[in-house]
Amino acid sequence: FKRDHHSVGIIGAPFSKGQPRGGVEKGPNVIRSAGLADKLKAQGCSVKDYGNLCFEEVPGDEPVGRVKRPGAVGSANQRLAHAVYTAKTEGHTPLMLGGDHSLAIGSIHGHAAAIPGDLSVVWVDAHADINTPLTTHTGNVHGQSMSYLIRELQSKIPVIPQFSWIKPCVSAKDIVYIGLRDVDPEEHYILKYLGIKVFSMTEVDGLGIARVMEETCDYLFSHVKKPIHLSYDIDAIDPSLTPATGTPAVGGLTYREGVYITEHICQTGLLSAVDLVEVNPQQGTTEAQVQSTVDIAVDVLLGCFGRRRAGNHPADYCLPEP
Ligand code: HAR
Ligand code: MN
Ligand code: MN
Ligand code: MN
Repeated sequence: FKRDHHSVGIIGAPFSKGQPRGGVEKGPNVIRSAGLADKLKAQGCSVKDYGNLCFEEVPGDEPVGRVKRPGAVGSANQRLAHAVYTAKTEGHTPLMLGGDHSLAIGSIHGHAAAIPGDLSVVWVDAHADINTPLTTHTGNVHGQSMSYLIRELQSKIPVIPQFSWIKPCVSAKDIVYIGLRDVDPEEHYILKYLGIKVFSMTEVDGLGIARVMEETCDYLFSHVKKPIHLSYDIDAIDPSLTPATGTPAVGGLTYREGVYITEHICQTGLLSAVDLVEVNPQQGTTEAQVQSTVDIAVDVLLGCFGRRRAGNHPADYCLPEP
């Protein structure tokens, strides 16, 4: 198997308007403060930190139908798409630190624009985030991100002028979900209707995470090996471990399952961009809860970029002679 020497391009996206809770915009800085860049360098990665994006205030910004804050969400994602495109084009593996999961729209869009063929998406989340503007009950775009990106769903998406720049760029057959356990009925219908591959927590329980990852890769690589976009929502992990998040759902991944997913994807050599979203330090009730959430987010990211629990050493290491 391969283990890449990634050059990681960190992009902070301090954005919270894809959902109603404040605090998730602090995600990029709390994850950086936990030493992410130094830890990535210590395991052999090069790191370029592009800093945090600046998002504009959008005055007015009334809902379009049920969709809340379309102006802010549309413009933030357009900026992010450009940043991810630039990082990818400059030879880095973009690592987008959110922010809420509406940011996957821009991140996946920019990634897709920067590579010649199609990409595949591994979406690790308690939620499917595939409501259309017409099925959403909350109106929050972080619960709709995938619907704007999937080609086969576009006839069901009404026009939202602020989103008119979005070109659907992912095929339903190139998506795998892992960790689902809080899926709206309409979302469940959409997943079935499009024939999307899902490993819910029921499959994680029944097959074990090793089989889930083997089957994920068999499924995605059955035709051409496409670059992988890993979109990792921290609420995929059990809220006893990562409580500092906006919409916790009981019965999630263990720490070991959560990290195993990243180790397995890393060793495919196809990981091409990563999102880590929904870390919200204001949702923790104690400092320890926030720390646990952030530390696990960092471990997830280290796993993406080469850390193995068996240990690591530089390729050119030589034992000291006496
Ligand atoms: N399905 C609900 C909605 O559409 C809840 C979305 C959950 N929030 C997230 N996304 N954290 O993963 O609003
Ligand atoms: Mn999500
Ligand atoms: Mn979620
Ligand atoms: Mn409903």
